[in-house]
Amino acid sequence: MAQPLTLVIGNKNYSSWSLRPWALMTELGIPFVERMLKFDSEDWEAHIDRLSPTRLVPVLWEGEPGGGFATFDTSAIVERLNDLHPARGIWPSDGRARARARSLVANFHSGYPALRSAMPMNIRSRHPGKGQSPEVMADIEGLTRLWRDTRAEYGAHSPYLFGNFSAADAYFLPVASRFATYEPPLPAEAQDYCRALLDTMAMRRWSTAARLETEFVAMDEPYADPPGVEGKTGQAVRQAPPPAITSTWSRGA
Ligand SMILES: N[C@@H](CCC(=O)N[C@@H](CS)C(=O)NCC(=O)O)C(=O)O
Repeated sequence: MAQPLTLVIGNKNYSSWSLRPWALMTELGIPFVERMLKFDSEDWEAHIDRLSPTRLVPVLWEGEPGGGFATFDTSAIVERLNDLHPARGIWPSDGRARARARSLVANFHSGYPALRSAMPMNIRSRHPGKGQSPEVMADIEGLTRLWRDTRAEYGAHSPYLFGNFSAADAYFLPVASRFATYEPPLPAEAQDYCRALLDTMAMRRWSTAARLETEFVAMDEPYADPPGVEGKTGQAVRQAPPPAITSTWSRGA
């Protein structure tokens, strides 16, 4: 009999890796329980060794969290979910489309270092114009070209890369969120794709929760000062305005 699933995640405002499997399961209707460990918290220190073999999140537990079977690292979690729920459409059914989807995911997992480090996911904040170095813009140009070509070949007449929402789209939810936070110039078709990602039910739910979080994690905030501290912004207190629509991404992902 299938064992209940628990996904261990980090802060919803910041943890881009956590967002991906959470959104994939939520969007495709795979039941699971969420266990959040906030970064730099007592809860994290008390439980991370038991709940994560790598001291990183996300981790997928089958059965008792900390006592059942653990799959860690986002790509492995996606593959384990596909093994457990082969009929949910985690990957496209066509073989070549599936290979392309896995290529996009692997390519992102191991690439785009400038984009990932200069634009950490920060759903509740807006930093338009920040982080847009030539290296970052080259990453964005390359990634949005892949999106355009993939949608033209496999996703035509659909808002997603391969027709139905798949693991590949889940991988790019944090990217769409980063683009909403930092507002780099984007081609029109990339804007359309990001809008569709940010409008998914899963992303809306995650973002709503993220905006209620108040923890300030300095390593994910290169463009803001801790509350009450003056420095990067020149203002003692910064409270980000509510986002116009939605979005996400961070901790290097
Ligand atoms: N390659 C891993 C990366 C996981 C990762 O770096 N997670 C970050 C949060 S998004 C983390 O757990 N950081 C722990 C910490 O910063 O203390 C994956 O794909 O899941």
